[in-house]
Parts: sequence; structure tokens; C-alpha cells
Amino acid sequence: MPIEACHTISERLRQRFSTARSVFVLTGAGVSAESGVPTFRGGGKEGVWKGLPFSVISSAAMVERDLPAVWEWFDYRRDLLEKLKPNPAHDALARWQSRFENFTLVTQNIDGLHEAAGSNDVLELHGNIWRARCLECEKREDLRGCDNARPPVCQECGGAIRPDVVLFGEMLPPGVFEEAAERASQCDVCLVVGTSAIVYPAAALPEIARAAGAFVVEINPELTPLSAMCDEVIQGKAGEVLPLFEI
Ligand code: BJW
Ligand code: ZN
Repeated sequence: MPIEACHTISERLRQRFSTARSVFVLTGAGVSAESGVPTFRGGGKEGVWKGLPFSVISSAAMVERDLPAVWEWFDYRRDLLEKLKPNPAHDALARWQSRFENFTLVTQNIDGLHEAAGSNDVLELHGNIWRARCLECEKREDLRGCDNARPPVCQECGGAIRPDVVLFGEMLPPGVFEEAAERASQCDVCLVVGTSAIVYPAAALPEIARAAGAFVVEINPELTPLSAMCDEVIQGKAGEVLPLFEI
């Protein structure tokens, strides 16, 4: 397993990428880091908010125990995100959707920055912070037009609402992982960008691609549990490395 420690794209990878018919990309928090979005892990640290590790505040158990605290955490993050813009990594991925016969972008991110960069048909495994969902009737509410505020209850039935994101211990939206897994099993090249690759089932997608014969490439400043099974590992920042694929 060759580890590419500098920011260059090997001839072998360049060749694979330029002739690929089907490209599959899995992104994680690291793809948005250069936009100013804090990651959950990385650099040996785990995110903490008001003394609570994010694995506690972003959990199914917390929604049951203290929904207002969960909202406070997500309101704070929407405020932060509102000011942030896509970076060159998001931009490159948006350009690639029209470059290949088949192109699939799967993200674990809830920040909406891929769509903001112009990517269509993004498979969002963990939901979207710009949507709320009613606990009673499941109606989805768009939070974008809400001027930093949000409706206190469901506009339809008056029930309590929650962020439409997938928290620890919750199931992914029906069908999304299955669709992503199907596309992973059919790709020629799989890029894994800015994820610590420890949260399942998302982390299984590159394994599925590899098992089906794809050329798997990781782009991340740090090594991850996935690095050893990759065909190439480029230890660099997404916003610096992805645009190099186009040169
Ligand atoms: C850069 C960079 C730059 C920095 N450029 N890179 C054992 C086996 C299998 C599963 C489990 C298990 N034990 C528990 C589970 C279940 C659990 C899980 O996987 N836990 C693991 C931690 C072990 N999974 C679940 O609960 C999932 N549901 C599920 O499995 O349902 C079935 C089930 C139901 C009930 C019980 C049991 C099973 C749901 C997972 C939902 C994850 N949700 C979160 C929060 C979303 C809401 C919110 O934002 O608050 O999603 S957790 C958090 O982690 C978030 C992310 O999407 C996810 C992944 O993180 P990501 O994207 O990898 O970010 P980081 O921060 O970890 O890494 C950033 C990386 O970027 C680092 O590597 C940096 O180096 C790098 N980087 N700058 C490129 N410039
Ligand atoms: Zn409702």
C-alpha cells in the first residue's frame, strides 16, 4: 500500500481517474474544515459543547432526555454555518458531477455546503441541519428562510419538532444507505475525503467499493482505520488536493 506523503497525484491515479466511468466519493467533516466548520474528531481531540462530548449531545438518548438542549446546540451551529461558504474541495466535487458517466457524491455532513457549491443529487447519510422534522407526524420543515429563528412547533399538527439529522443510535433515512452501497459496489474509483472513517454504516462504503474491485483513494491529513486497505493515501487537505486532480 503506497502512502503518498506529498501533495501530488501519482501517474497511476491520474490514469485511473481520467479513464474512470464511474466515480464514487464519500465525504466527511474534513471536507468542510477549510470552510471553517469544526470537525468532530481529528488532531487527537473530540468535540465538546458546554462540557458535553458531541457523542452525548448528538445522540438519540439526548433527544428523549432534553430536546431544548439539543435545539440549542443545533441553533448555535446553524448560526455559525450561515456565514460559511463552500471551499475549493466542494467546488471541485461539484464540477466532477458532469465529468463522468456516473458520479455519486455521498456525504456524512449535514451542513449543506455541497449543495451550496452546486452539487446535485447528493446522498446525505446523516440528514441536513437546515431541516426540522415533526416527532408526531414526520412533516419536514425547511429552516433556511427562518432568519435564525425556527418554528417552535410543527406548523401542521402542533407537535414537537427536532433537527432532521441522524444522531448516534438512530437509523439512517430509509433507502439512502442502500442506494449508496449499490453505487459503491459499481464504481471504478472511490475517493474517501475528510472522514475519520469510524462511524458506521458510512465507513462500510469504501470497504464495499474495495471488495467490488474499485481503486480506493483516501484524502486526509491524518491516517484512519481505512488507510491500510486503500490503494493510495494522499495525506493532505481536501481543498488543496482535490483541485490537483484536474491539472
Ligand atoms: C481533513 C481536513 C481537511 C481535517 N481535509 N480532511 C459498532 C459497529 C458498528 C456500528 C456501531 C458500533 N457501535 C456503535 C455503532 C453505531 C454508531 C457508530 O458507528 N459508532 C461508532 C463511533 C463506533 N452508528 C450509529 O449510531 C449510526 N446508526 C446506526 O448504526 O443505526 C443502526 C443502529 C441503531 C441503534 C443502535 C445501534 C445501531 C448513526 C450514526 C450517525 C452519526 N451522526 C453524527 C452526528 C450528526 C449530527 C451532528 O452533526 O451533530 O454524524 S456523529 C458525527 O460523526 C457526524 C459525522 O457525520 C460522523 C462522521 O464523522 P466524520 O465526518 O468522519 O468527521 P470526523 O470529525 O470524525 O473526522 C474528520 C476527519 O477530517 C479527520 O480524519 C481529520 O483528519 C480530517 N480532516 N481537516 C481533509 N482540510
Ligand atoms: Zn406534525
